[in-house]
Order: sequence, then structure tokens, then C-alpha cells
Amino acid sequence: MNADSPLQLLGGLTAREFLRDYWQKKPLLIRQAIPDFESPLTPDELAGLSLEEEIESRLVIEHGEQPWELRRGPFAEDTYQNLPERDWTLLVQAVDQFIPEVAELLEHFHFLPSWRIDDVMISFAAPGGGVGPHFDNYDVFLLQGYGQRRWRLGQMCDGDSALLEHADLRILADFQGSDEWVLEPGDMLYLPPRLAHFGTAEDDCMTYSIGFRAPSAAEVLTHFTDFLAQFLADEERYSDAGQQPVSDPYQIQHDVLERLKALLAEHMGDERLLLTWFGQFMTEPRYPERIAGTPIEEQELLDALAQGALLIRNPSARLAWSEVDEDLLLFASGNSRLLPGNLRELLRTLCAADALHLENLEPWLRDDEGRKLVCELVKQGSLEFADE
Ligand SMILES: [Mn+2]
Repeated sequence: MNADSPLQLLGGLTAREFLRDYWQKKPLLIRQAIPDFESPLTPDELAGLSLEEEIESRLVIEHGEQPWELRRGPFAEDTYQNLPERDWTLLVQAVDQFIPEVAELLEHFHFLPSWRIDDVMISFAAPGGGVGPHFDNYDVFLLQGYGQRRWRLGQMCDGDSALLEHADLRILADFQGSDEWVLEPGDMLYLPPRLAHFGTAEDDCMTYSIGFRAPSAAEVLTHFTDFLAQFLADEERYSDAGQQPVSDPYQIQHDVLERLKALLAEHMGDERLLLTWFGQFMTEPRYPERIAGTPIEEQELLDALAQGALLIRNPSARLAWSEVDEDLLLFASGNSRLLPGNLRELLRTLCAADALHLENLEPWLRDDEGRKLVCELVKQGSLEFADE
């Protein structure tokens, strides 16, 4: 993808311009971001997904048993016959992991790191339906898939913004509306984190939310230090060799801070461990139970490939890679593996190719490390055989 060619998806902006002027900063409305976009799912099919045990879904009913009633799926078959005519919405999470045509939409966003992408949530709303004025802590692209939705934008919010009293939903008590647009299929709205927004269906409508994720500072600190601590021996301790005699034994002197800061810096500054932790953390799957793995021997794998078998990425797996000095790190669904630098093209292929087969794997299957890696990924479940 060329960062300097204008993209229809971004309303004619280049990826570089969009990232410079809008990303994480301000909203952007793009008419016909995907011209003549046709939703790969119908409202009935979306409702069908919400009956499935393994799929996360929610219903928000504005005038339900209490205002803004929230119900969590999976739902019973007859749920939809008993809903009011209007003012309710169904939200289905991570549809990209279940419907390949929805996963394909993510290819439009390859100008951003794939590990920043959370999921594609799809909502269906009856006329008037929505989840109330709110803000999110994440970037989102709202692609209109079917029917029309009115979006109202509001103020920038933070943790101090007043919310309605509600056990489950974070609805803003005060919404200061500014811009307002009606989106048609193919139109898209980008919203930066913390910008208040309020979407309501004009008619039966479906919206695709391409959501991003970013770890909180608290998550980075707690998870990284937990990870680091595994590598630290109990003998390694605060040390005050060179301590001067103290005048008041009850005072904590400031030279203590210097020693603590040095201890923290020594460990927190380990770039190799930081990278390893981050790659593992950011590739942790949303649904680990969907990454089962298959016990397989190298020879069986080679035979299967020789007979024309196709390997695909498990739709629930996350892959990423990185460089560390002369070596490479592959991250696969929360695991990492240190690999020699000559496997760079294999790693790129594993992460990006639609399918793996004898042709694109052949040169790597003759390499011990390469062959072992492909086999491990099948065993671990990040790669799986395509159903014939
Ligand atoms: Mn939102």
C-alpha cells in the first residue's frame, strides 16, 4: 500500500495525510468510502448469529423493562418476535472471526498496524434505535452497511464526564451536540477516542464498527512487570552497598530513590523483553477456546501439503512479527518464537498470505527452522487446514 496515493476509503486523502491530520485527533466524514457497499450480511443473518452460544451479542432496548434495558446473548429464537416496533438495537461483536467476507473489510485498513485492530462489530437497529450518547476510549470507523443512520457528534470527554446512573451502559448525562449527518450505505465516519457520539437509526439499519484497541497505561505497567518478574531471581534485591552512616535512622533519604530508579531502569529498559511481552500481549486472542490446534508430525504435514492441502490462518488467531538485533520474533496468539533472520520472508508470508500451500511454502520446508515453525503453528492452532 502506497502511503502517498489518495484513497477513496479516506475521501481522497492519502494514508499519510489522514494519519497526520485526523487519526486520534478529529472526526472525518467520508461519503462513499466504499462505493455501492453492500452488506455481506442481512439483518436476519445478523440476528441468527446472536443465537449462537460462542458469539458475543447484546440488545439495547430504549424503553424496555427499565430505560436503556441491556440484555446479553445468546438469545432465544423467539426474541425478535417480541421486541417493540422501534427504538432497540442489536450489537454483535467480532463478526470478522465468523464471516470471512466481513474479515476482508479489514484489508482496507492495512495502512495501520493490524495488532491495533480489535474487531468488526455489527449493529442492527430498528427505527429510532441506538445505544444513547456515549464515548469510547478507542478509535473507530463506522461504516454504514444498510439503511440510514443519523450520527450526532458531541464534546470531547474523559473519566470525569457525567454519566447516567446505569448498571451496564455508559450513557452521557450531558451531550453537547455539534455536527450531525445521515449516513447511507458505503458512507463512513471516523471517530477519535473520547469524542461523544450519538447514533440513531432513521430506518432499519446496519452499521459496521471497525474498532481499534490500545492498552491502557495501567495495563502496560501491570502486565509488563508481571512478565518481567518471571525472569528475576529472588536473590536480586534492593541493594545499598556504599551506604553512608545516617543521622536519623527513621528518615528515608533521597539516595534511596536513586537506587530504586536504577533498579527499575535496569529491568524496565530491557528492550528485548519489552518487545517480547508486547508482541505476546497484543496477539492474545479474544477467543482462546477457538484456537484448539491439531497434533501433527512434520512428515504428516509435508505429505498433506504435497497432496495439495491448504493451510489458512485461524480467523481467531492474531499474528505479528518483529526484528530483534539479527534475529526475528514471531508472535502467534499470545506466544512468541525467536527465529533466525533468514526467515523474514516466511514470517511475512505466514502473516499476510490468504493461504499457504506447497508453492509458497516450498523453499521454507527445506529449512529446518522454517519447517518446524509451520508445524508448530498448526499444532498450536494459529494455522489450520482449509476445509476442502
Ligand atoms: Mn461508540
